[in-house]
Amino acid sequence: MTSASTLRPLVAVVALLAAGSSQAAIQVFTDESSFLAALSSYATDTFDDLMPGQAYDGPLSRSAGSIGYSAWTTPNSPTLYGAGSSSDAWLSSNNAADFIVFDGFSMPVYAAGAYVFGSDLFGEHSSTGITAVRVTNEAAEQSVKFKFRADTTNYFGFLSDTPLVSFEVKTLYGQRNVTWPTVDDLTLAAVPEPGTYAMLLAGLAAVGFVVRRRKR
Ligand SMILES: [Ca+2]
Repeated sequence: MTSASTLRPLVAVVALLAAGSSQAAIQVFTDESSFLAALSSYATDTFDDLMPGQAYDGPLSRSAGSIGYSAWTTPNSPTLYGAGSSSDAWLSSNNAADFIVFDGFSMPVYAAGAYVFGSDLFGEHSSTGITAVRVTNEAAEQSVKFKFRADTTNYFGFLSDTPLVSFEVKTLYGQRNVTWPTVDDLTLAAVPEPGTYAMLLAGLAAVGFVVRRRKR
């Protein structure tokens, strides 16, 4: 009798902890303005230094503001491709079946977003096919989002409460309508947003309390 009554509250606490951890997740945005509005600071790589029609040996070392990162393709060809126009260049792959991967961030990155769409053999926009994006954070949580036309207005933004590990882009298409995955305006944010910031401050306050007690 007594052991059963002492066990119950413990089970309740475990259930609460499990519910709490499932809230730690990746928030998804599908338009650039609402994504940027959720960030306190960010930097964007426009890819406008790339030459449309030019091939680039991957991996590429690139940066968005002060955040360095790596851009590469897998699994078929390590070659990346400049797409779009000379006034607004995009990053694409050489092999239409490849993923474009952004990872190796030089500092913890909590948010990543980009325009993700399709381009044709010549690097010009192609709206055929489906674009898909997958992000993974350090808690091994993943978010996968699709858009069923590969339009240049397709935006995918992700805000995580743990640092992001990778942002991957792919297109899916039929045999007649081959579409290359294409990215523009990759935005990265290295500053945790208010929700995560509050947790950090609470942690710092706890540390401060311990330090103050030690001084007595
Ligand atoms: Ca651009």
